[in-house]
Amino acid sequence: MATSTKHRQGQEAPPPADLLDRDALLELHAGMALIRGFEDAVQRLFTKGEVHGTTHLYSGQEAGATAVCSVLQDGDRVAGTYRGHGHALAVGVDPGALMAEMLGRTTGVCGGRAGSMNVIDVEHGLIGCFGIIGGSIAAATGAALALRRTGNVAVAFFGEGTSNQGYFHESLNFAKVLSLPVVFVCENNRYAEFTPYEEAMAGGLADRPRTMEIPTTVVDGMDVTAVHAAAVEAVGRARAGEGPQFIESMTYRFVGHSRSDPGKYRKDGELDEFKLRDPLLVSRAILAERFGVAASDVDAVEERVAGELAAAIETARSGPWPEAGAPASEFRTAA
Ligand SMILES: Cc1ncc(C[n+]2csc(CCOP(=O)(O)OP(=O)(O)O)c2C)c(N)n1
Repeated sequence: MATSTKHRQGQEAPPPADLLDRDALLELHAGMALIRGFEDAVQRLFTKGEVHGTTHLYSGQEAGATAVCSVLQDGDRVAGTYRGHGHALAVGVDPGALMAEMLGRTTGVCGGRAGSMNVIDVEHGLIGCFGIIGGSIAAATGAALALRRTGNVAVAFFGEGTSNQGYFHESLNFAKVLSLPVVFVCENNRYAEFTPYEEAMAGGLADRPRTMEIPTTVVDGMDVTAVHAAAVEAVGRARAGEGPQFIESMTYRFVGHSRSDPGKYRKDGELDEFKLRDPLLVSRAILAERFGVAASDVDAVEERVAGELAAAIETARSGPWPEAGAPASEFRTAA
């Protein structure tokens, strides 16, 4: 893998294999397949003019949200980003309601008013997906303030470019000083829009939380088992009252920053090399090597997920449009 020195230095040892059994890993694989299928469908429908505004897809980064959210419990809170379809699906937002949201229908999870970037579903612990970078960090830190001594945790997802933003430094400091139960998950996909992060960042990213004495793990974000192991540790410590935790998940987005970005800033061959480490291929390989799962069994899981998603999308496409001027009374923002 032709990664930069800075990126390579981030990788740490693979996790112990025994944290996940065969069925649990198949479940994570299904979760990632759902996100990939959803993002492919959003791309297709955007091209056909059915999804309005813009979209920021999560393809390539599926292991992050899937693994982290798999260790969460009822009452935990999650804040995602404008690249948030994966965060939403991973906390359990209904795929049909999420797609209806993309399509602006009243059956959408926010009544068709939030669109791609700003989904909220408090029922599933999703306190927001934020278009303002760093918004997720501040929101999760605030949620963690309310969750002190409850045994629940808040999780913030954000990109590496966001660690240059004021919210990042202020919120991490605040969370550490008050020992808040929050897990900061930085999804380092190497680019902040079109800028390689090494060119815009002073020092190492993981050094920033470490300087504040926040326990920090750097993990291979293309390997769902590695992210899962890191999440078990970090969420467990935050839940046990040990204060904020930080995970830097080294990942890669397979698509442009948003719909209008052809990704010309990538080095020749870089995308193809990362696609060899597609999280779905990595988990397939682990399923075969560790648990002897036949490729046909993994195919069957992917086909089941694709079939359920296709049905959900067709239902979403036939949902009603909001009436002009109607109040947004269907928003699920109540706690
Ligand atoms: C406060 C603020 N400043 C600038 C922007 C414009 N903006 C949108 S995405 C982005 C880059 C974020 O990169 P990163 O945090 O690495 O996340 P990624 O998009 O790679 O997931 C910027 C600067 C914004 N949305 N909010």
